[in-house]
Amino acid sequence: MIEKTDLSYERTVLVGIVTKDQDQEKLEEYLDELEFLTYTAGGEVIKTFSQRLDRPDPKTFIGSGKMNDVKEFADENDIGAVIFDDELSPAQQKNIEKILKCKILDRTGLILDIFAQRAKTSYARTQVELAQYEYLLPRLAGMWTHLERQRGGIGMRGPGETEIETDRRIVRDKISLLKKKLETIDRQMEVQRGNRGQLVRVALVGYTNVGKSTLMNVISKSEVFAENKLFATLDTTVRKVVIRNLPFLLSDTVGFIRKLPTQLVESFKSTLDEVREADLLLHVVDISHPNFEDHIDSVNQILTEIKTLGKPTIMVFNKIDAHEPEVIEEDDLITEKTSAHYTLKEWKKTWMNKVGDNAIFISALNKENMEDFRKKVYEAVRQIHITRFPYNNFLYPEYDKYGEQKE
Ligand SMILES: Nc1nc2c(ncn2[C@@H]2O[C@H](COP(=O)(O)OP(=O)(O)OP(=O)(O)O)[C@@H](O)[C@H]2O)c(=O)[nH]1
Ligand SMILES: [Mg+2]
Repeated sequence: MIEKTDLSYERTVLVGIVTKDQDQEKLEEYLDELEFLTYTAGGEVIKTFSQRLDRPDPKTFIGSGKMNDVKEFADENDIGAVIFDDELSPAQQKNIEKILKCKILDRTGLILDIFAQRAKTSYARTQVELAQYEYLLPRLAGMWTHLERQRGGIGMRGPGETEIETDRRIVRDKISLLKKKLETIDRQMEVQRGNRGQLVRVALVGYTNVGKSTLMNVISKSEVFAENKLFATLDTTVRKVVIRNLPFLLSDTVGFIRKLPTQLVESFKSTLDEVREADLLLHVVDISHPNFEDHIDSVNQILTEIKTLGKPTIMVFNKIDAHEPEVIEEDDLITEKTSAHYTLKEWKKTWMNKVGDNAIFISALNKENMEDFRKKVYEAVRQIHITRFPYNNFLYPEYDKYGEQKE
């Protein structure tokens, strides 16, 4: 099922709405992120459309006037795909496709497409494939009625319906097959995790593109793929790391994003088990991103979904080198100071102060403040270690600078 749809240079248009719960500013943030997602998938955003609505139109998501504008623009500008920021119902997707006559994607569809492009191992591919089929299932009916129209005239309950049923059955069979396959792999992974012994387990978690893999590479000297696109990492890497005399396991896994499709959360169960079973979480945050507070909320929300909130956690504020607060000129008496103007020092006095000892500010890229980071992780891991193994004897001996074993 996985298709590496090559959206290379595909010209796209983005559509979003302003509602009671989502003001213009929020929408712009969301559309910026959607543009980054589109770019990651291989598309180029030519224009974005937005509309103020009390609630989305149940049939076509946006109003008919706005839809005409989109259509006109798409026709005149050789647009290959129109991408909506919110999840479209199968019916909406079908209706819009009929009007615009080009590829229609929603945020979920786009994220699934990126995951499909990026899944490398057979395990990741199976997980993504399952999510894709689950996304497809309710949308099948729409696809067939769509074809029905093209064929012209055949009644809605005619042979088309049987074909939908056959198709649904094929997809359902495929889904249960994939689920079985994943169960087998899950069991193998569980055994593997069990074999790792009693070492304390630490997991890097965080929004996508915050620098988890970069940090993993710095502290474990491994070579995990990192790049400035979303979802560079889909598989989990586990490395044994030793800080001073203390060995522990560190895992790097898939990044989160707001509105992460539920199908993906479910099918990535085993990947996320690594997080669920960890003793300590390192929640990495890109402090140079204007919406990093929202990112923290989204991550916490997903952690709640996978029943992992409340674990011992260190907040790792990364990319301090790139943090550039907006500046208010001295003679500017109008601009109000907002969090966008906070310096790092000011940020530390906000809610971050409450996180207190459990926060650390670093640059993984420039290896800034890594000593403090190591120290903090060491202390947290040691704490867990001591509680768990009061009579422990598998700490590595500590050596002093002369190579003598310390007492
Ligand atoms: N300026 C700056 N950039 C960084 C820092 N750490 C990582 N980056 C960059 O941020 C981008 C994303 O880094 P990754 O390590 O791939 O991020 P990730 O969290 O693993 O991302 P996903 O696997 O996609 O979820 C890369 O271009 C890194 O070079 C940092 O401390 N400062
Ligand atoms: Mg990564």
